[in-house]
Amino acid sequence: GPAPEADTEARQWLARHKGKFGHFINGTFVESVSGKTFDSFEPATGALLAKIALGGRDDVNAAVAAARKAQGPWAKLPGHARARHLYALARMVQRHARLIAVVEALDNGKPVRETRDIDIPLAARHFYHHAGWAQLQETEFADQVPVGVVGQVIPWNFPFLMLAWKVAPALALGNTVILKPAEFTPLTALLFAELASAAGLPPGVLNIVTGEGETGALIVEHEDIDKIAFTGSTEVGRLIREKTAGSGKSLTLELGGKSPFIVFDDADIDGAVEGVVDAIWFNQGQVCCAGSRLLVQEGVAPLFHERLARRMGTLRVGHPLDKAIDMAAIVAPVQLQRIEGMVAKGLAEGASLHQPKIELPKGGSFYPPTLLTNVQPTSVVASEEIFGPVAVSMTFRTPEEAIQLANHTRYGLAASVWSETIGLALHVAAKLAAGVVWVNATNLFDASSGFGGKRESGFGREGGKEGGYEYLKPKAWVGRKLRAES
Ligand code: TXE
Repeated sequence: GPAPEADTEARQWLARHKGKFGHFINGTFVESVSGKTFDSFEPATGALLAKIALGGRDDVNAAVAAARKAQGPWAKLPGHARARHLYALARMVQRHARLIAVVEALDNGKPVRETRDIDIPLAARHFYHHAGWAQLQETEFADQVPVGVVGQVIPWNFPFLMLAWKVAPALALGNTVILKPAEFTPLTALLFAELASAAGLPPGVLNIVTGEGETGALIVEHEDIDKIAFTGSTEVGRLIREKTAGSGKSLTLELGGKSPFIVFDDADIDGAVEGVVDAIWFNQGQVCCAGSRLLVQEGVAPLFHERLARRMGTLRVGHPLDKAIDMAAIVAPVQLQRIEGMVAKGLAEGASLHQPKIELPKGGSFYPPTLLTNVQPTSVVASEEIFGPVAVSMTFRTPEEAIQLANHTRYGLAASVWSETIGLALHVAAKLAAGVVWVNATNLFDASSGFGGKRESGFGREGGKEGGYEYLKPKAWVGRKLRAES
């Protein structure tokens, strides 16, 4: 069962806030001007977790004003001084990793083992990495100035990690931020605000405004914001692109995907099966770059599907705080219904369903690991993002056919190729339309490697030096006898 001692610190933190949270604006927690709130639930039990301030126009205005006031002084700090702030944030994340991991698991429903071992360490790594760029700003980013005040709207699938991906590079390079976490998962952003404040981050540099889609729209449309960075659905991404067109705002979008996972006859089959576990059942499949489209070469398909089905039967679905489980809850009932609807559509389209006979916990939003075979490449389940623990599988004969099928999508976020013939794997990898291609691997991330998509998966990169450029603008200094002040 769930580890009770891990629970305590998180419950105490919630109790300290009396289960009610305001926005974090100009260094303090404040209620909404309207007094309105919304509820955040625990996906694993359906229980109310906290009441959260619902941000309206006045709250967004206050946050933007605070960010604008703080931006000049923050940008004037030498890079090494900003780096010290980022290092302090990174250490704060590490020191409170356990608390953050448990709050995240409660709020999102994901296994605490994953938040503890993956999300939180990677988040800390992003702060360390971008601290390094701040340190080198004057030499590495000469003739570049900060974009200014940045609005960041993030999703619920990796709430803390997405915060780190967005906040770390923005602050490192002299911008100030208004961040809106997703309505399903606002808690770790508020916890981070508290930790950042304790770490001495100046007021106004980071502001958190909580709310739903309308709050996000207020940020997107605010006149005094210089850039929007968004991660979320392709539909909302498109809307944001329309809304910001002609506004002069910079924009980066990280949107959906339907990433191919290609298995050749000569692949290490057991390795590839474990790859699928990671590709589509990690985080209940709620991963933008999930390897959700299995493309399996005909010769090996029967054996591969049999081994995969057997491996599915060993996966354990349970409470997020139970460290012995592989999968936990889906973020919200509405997402669970979306997954159920998509699978029903797949079956109506003629797909075959494979689900292990396992008992799901009662009360919360749970869905078993699922495989659909006999899927047609043109069907809805083969083209649209399911964003749940559902792999769809198709077969191919030749490498050319694999490439054609893989690229037959409006998305272009990630791809994974499995073959023991490295020449073949690299030949195919080069032809795949994707922002990242993994060979005999999947879901590998690092702060030093820029992540982002092509086509309808969006544009812009997060991580690496290229991620830094997304928060800077080039500025040429041209003149006669132009000399640096001494
Ligand atoms: O996403 P939304 P939802 C996909 C996935 C999922 C589907 C729906 O397929 O099933 O999207 O999820 C804010 N202006 N992904 O509805 O609405 C919202 O409050 C400004 C893939 O939860 O895009 C939240 O903070 N902001 C994805 C954020 O946008 C708006 C991750 C994302 O929510 C807004 C999440 C508006 N008009 C979902 N409307 C990925 N690429 O990882 C909403 N928001």
